[in-house]
Amino acid sequence: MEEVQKLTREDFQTAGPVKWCAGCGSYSILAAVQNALPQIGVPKEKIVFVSGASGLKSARPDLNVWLATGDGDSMAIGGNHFIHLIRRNIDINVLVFNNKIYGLTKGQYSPTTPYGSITKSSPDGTIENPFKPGELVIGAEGNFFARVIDKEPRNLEKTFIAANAHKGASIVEVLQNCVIFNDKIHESIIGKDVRDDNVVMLEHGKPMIFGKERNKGLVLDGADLKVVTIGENGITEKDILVHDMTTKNPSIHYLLAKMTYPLAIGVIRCVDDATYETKLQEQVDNAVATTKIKTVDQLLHSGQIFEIK
Ligand SMILES: Cc1ncc(C[n+]2csc(CCOP(=O)(O)OP(=O)(O)O)c2C)c(N)n1
Ligand SMILES: [Mg+2]
Repeated sequence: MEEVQKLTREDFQTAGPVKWCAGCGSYSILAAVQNALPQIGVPKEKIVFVSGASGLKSARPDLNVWLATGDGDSMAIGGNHFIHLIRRNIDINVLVFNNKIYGLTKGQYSPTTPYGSITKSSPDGTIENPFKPGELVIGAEGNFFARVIDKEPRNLEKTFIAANAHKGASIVEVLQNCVIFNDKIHESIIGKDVRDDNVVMLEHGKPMIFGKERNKGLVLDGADLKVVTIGENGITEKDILVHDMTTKNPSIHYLLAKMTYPLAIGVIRCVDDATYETKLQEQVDNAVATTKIKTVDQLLHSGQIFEIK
């Protein structure tokens, strides 16, 4: 019998030093990944972190594939790859570190930078409407989308495990601070003093209630979401919309991904569907079973061939 390895976070730490700027949100994301991986029950040699992942997962569906990317990489530089990995529903876990800036290249605006921001490449302020990763994911027919905060390690860990458990493309947007080139970019929403009033923590099957006093909630108002106060105008907890991350219809998930007040944190959408690599494997198995060509030699001597003398 194969012995099951008991892994710990040390198994996922590298021997070399990890060098980011002091205070970078990446440290906490990395720690949450190192805590989450021993819990998913996958042997170490089957886990891969890679930047371009579709080919790897298609060729080796047995591997557990993770992709770490930035807002610039996923929404602009590699935007094409990002939307098609989602549309194809390849079983990969994608962590989008959204610091709303091109950090590595020192501070140019990215597709998620807020309108009007002054950056190295927009000295008079950006004149572009930013993308929200969640809108793009749902627009590309995505089946799993979650949003988390770099400073909330337990929630990061839990969400990484949920993303891994979902079969298909799982996209996790991590709101990440870039201490050097975009410091405190998320602070006005998720800063310690304002967070509870600005953030709704989504839980499947639970009413979407938020606020320091836990007296605010979301209701459907026509085709939009509206914030109401429990205890005012006859509103009770029973009137508050219950979060259903599994409903196939993406309308409410889209509204949640788009909403800025309150900002939705947690798993917004988690819907099962067939994955690309499963369908690909079925085609390959079927082709292998039905083809008359069994060897490379037979292939080379099949169809229209001619000999050069
Ligand atoms: C095709 C391509 N274009 C440009 C670059 C240069 N480049 C490297 S990192 C980077 C910015 C990436 O920003 P983001 O994905 O938001 O990551 P961050 O550095 O903010 O974590 C750019 C433009 C590149 N590596 N490849
Ligand atoms: Mg970035």
